[in-house]
This record gives sequence, C-alpha cells and structure tokens, in this order.
Amino acid sequence: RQQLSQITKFSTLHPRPEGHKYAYGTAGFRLLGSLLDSVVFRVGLLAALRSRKLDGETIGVMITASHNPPDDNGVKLIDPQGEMLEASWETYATKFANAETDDELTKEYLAVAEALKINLDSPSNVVFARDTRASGPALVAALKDGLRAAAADYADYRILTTPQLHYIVKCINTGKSATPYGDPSEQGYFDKLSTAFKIVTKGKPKPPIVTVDAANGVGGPKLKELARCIGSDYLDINVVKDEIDAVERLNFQCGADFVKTQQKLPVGLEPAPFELYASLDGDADRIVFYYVDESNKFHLLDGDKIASLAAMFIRDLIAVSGVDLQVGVVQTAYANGSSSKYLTDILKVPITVTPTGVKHLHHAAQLFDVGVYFEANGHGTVLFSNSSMKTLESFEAQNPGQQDAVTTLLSLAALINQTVGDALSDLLLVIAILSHKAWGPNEWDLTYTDLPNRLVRVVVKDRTAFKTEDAERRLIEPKGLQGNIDALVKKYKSGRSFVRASGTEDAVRVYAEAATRLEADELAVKVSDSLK
Ligand code: 16G
Ligand code: ZN
Repeated sequence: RQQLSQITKFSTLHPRPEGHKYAYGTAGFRLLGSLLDSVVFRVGLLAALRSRKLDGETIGVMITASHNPPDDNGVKLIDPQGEMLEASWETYATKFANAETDDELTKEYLAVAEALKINLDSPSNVVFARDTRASGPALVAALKDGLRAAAADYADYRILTTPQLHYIVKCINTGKSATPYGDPSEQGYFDKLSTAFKIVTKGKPKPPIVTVDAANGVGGPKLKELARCIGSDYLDINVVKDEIDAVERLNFQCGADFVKTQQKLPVGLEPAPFELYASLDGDADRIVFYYVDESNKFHLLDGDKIASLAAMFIRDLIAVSGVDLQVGVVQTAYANGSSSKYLTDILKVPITVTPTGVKHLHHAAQLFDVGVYFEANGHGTVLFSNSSMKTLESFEAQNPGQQDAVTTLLSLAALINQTVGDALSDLLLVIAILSHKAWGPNEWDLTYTDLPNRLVRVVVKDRTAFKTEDAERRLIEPKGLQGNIDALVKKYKSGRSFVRASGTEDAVRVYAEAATRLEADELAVKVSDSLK
C-alpha cells in the first residue's frame, strides 16, 4: 500500500536514537528536545490513525514541555472534545515511539489499524501548535512529515498556549453540532473570553490591578492580546517575565512551578504590599496567585485557594438564582487539609478525591452539575455539565436578582475553558470574582489558613514497588510502611502525610502537613527516613 511505503520512506528521515526508551505518560512524551524528532514524527502517524478511528474527527497535537527547562520539549495528543488522549491509546503511542526500525514501525501502524478495524483510506484531520521553545520549529517539521506520510489533512496553528489548542479542537468538532463551542480560531478564543469577562464584571467595581509573571513563555504575548481585547476600562494587567525571544529564560527562576515549589517570588519581582500577583507556567495551563503583606511576607494563593474561591462564588450564585444545581469540588491528596475542611464544614460543598493527574480530576468533575477541580499546583478548571447548561438556559427567573445570577453563571461557563485548565481563563475567573466581592488578595486569603506543609522528593531503589490505595492517600506496598507512617502522623497535631511514586520522575514523593512549620518539616523528614 502506498501509505505504508510512504511511512517507511519518511521514517528513514527521522531515525530513532539508539538505546532510549520512551513512555507516553501523564504529560505525553517529555524529555530533551534533541531526543524527540522520531517521537514527534511517530506521534503524527498515531494522530492520523486516531482521527480515522473517530470518523475523521479532528485530533490535536501540542508540542510543549510546559514548566520544564528550555532544552526540554514534549508532545501530547488532544482528543476531539478537547480532552486528554484516551488512556488505552497511550500504549500505542509508547509502542510507536519505541519501534526499533522503520519496518517495525510500519508493521506497528498496520497492526493498530487492523486491531481497531481502521480504514486507512478514510479521512483524517489533525491540528497542531507549539510553545516558544527553540526546538519547536524542527519538531513541527517532523510532525508534518508524519502527517504527510499517513496522508492526513492538517492545519498548523503555529504558536499557541496548550489550552488554546484544546479550545480550538473542541470548537472544530462541535462546529456543526447544536451547541458549537466557539469559533475555531485564536481570535475566536480571545473574543469568547473577553465578551464573557465583560458581562460577568458589568456594573461591578473595577477589579484590582494584577501583575502577571508569564514565565517568559507563550502566555505573555497571548495574555497581552487578551487584555487588549478586554480593554483597560475593564481590566488593569501588567505582564512581566515576557521575554519569549530570550529562549534560555523560559521558566528560569520564575513561573508557576518555581513559585509553587519554592514558595517564593519570581526572582527580580519587587512587589507592592497587598497587590495581586500571578505566575503562569511555560504553556499557560497552570496559574498560582500571591501577594506580600506589610512586612513583605510572601503569601501563596494556590490551586486549592482558587478552587475554594470558585466553589464559594458559584455556590452563592446558585443559591441566589434558585436553580436546582449542585456544585462539587475535586481535589487530590495534595490539597491542603484546611481547604478540604473549609469546603466541607463552611461551604458545605461535597468533595471527591482522585489520584494525581488531570485526567482523573477532569473525569470526576464531570459527575457534578458544576464540577470545580484544581490541583494544588494550579492546574484546573470548572466544568458545567450539558444538563446544567440546559437548566440555566431555560430557567425562568422570578425577579431581577435571580436573572442576574443566572446570567452571571452562564457567562462564567463561557469565560471558563471547559476543555482543560487554562491559566488565562482562570486568571479572568479569579479577577472577576474578586471584583464581585470587592476583595483584594488579602481578603481572599482570609477565607482559610493553609496548614504548613512540606513536599520531599526521595530517591528509592524501585519506585514501582510503591503501590497506593484510597486516591494515593495510603500505601499498600511495600508492606508495613503505611503502619510506620500512621504511627508517625499520630504524634503531630493536625498531622497528615502520604507517600506516592512520581509519575514523571524516578522518585517517590512525600507530603506532610501539620499545625506548625517546624512540625510539618519534621514529619516530612521522619516519613522520608522511614522509607529507607
Ligand atoms: C503531570 C500531570 C499533573 C500532575 C503531575 C504530577 C497532567 C496533564 N499533568 O504533570 O497534573 O500534577 O504530573 O507529577 O496530568 P508527579 O507524578 O511527578 O508528582
Ligand atoms: Zn503546563
């Protein structure tokens, strides 16, 4: 067949480096950009197949390594509704990437097609984009070769944030449906968000000025464009760390991951007390907020604080409107104990806990009418179910107060990227809520006080020996370890600790929290020692 011989032929141009074992993990393939040429070519083949399997629905391919250092890069697939690639296909991705020879790759391609009864002559549609990394253009060329070899139709969306591409994929695939998600273009994305933001904040006090550290990544120019669409009458934004041409500065001593893991300000930022600050990561799908107080002490407002703020606001709007809908929150084991307590005891909002990784949270959030999910690291969004949307759209308000609340809820659903966590959309969401409440970062922070916590990375002989249950909160293997952890935790007031194998690094992670900083640190160290 012509396609198969094309694949073999093109594949010779993208040889697989010897001795490297690839794995499609929670973040797709991610490693040094120089090791990714063959992988990205092969992802092109797989994307073409995936689209054919789904009757020509459009599949997305994003080339980015998010918060990783500048020399890294990565690639991941986006399913038709803008969701992460279906888990069963991760195995095919890994197989393709590891095929030893061009022939073996072609055989693998045919094997998947046969196993899944894919007609190789059927239409295939793929869209792709990349972040600002230097290795991006060459990887795009490899991807195009893969798509050409597999005879797929494709469109290059050039430089986008990851969530923008998720948005575009969903727009394309819902375009002919009764409920199109939006215009499948970058301008369509800006228009949708800015229109919704203006409706949500209409008649409210102008939001507090916010300074955003864009990690010297793709989020910088995109946020400026979005702010321009919204206009300075509605929003005051100051974007810093936006040097996308200084490629070596990407994520360097700045950005959401730096701020969250180091629990400190981006280097070089000189904050004014009680003003609002935020940091994006390198592909703008994560955001954390922070401020300093009068004594210049740093206060982090992380994913848990965002989830609590959003849940509170939406819960109150639902109550005012009188619509019969339930808001729920999805967290992971990393959620600060104080946030869970605040949600349960004060807001009386149900919580589901899932294992780490966006796909787990996303699916759990789909089970609520309105599902708020955030990882503590700042990745998250709010999902309005189809039936909630219908309920809201057809609701007949009895008074202007109810009407206002319903309009705000509907506009929130448009403002919030429903496909995946989106730093730009989350930023607007938070600002809009603060504007409604006439709050600054300090008032937001006062909703509850985080328990001091510590995260430690422990290198062990074999991390795969660490098996967990109860959404990663308890170890079942190696046998006996959980008993030791329980005994340690008991000694600390408000103590909590868990151990899980990292999905992205060869190590296990130990999380501990307790009533005081000293105790949290001590508990983390003791639990870490108990693993050796
Ligand atoms: C991946 C996940 C992220 C999670 C992180 C945990 C996605 C898109 N990304 O980056 O959500 O927080 O892994 O890393 O699911 P770890 O397993 O090394 O702790
Ligand atoms: Zn990211």
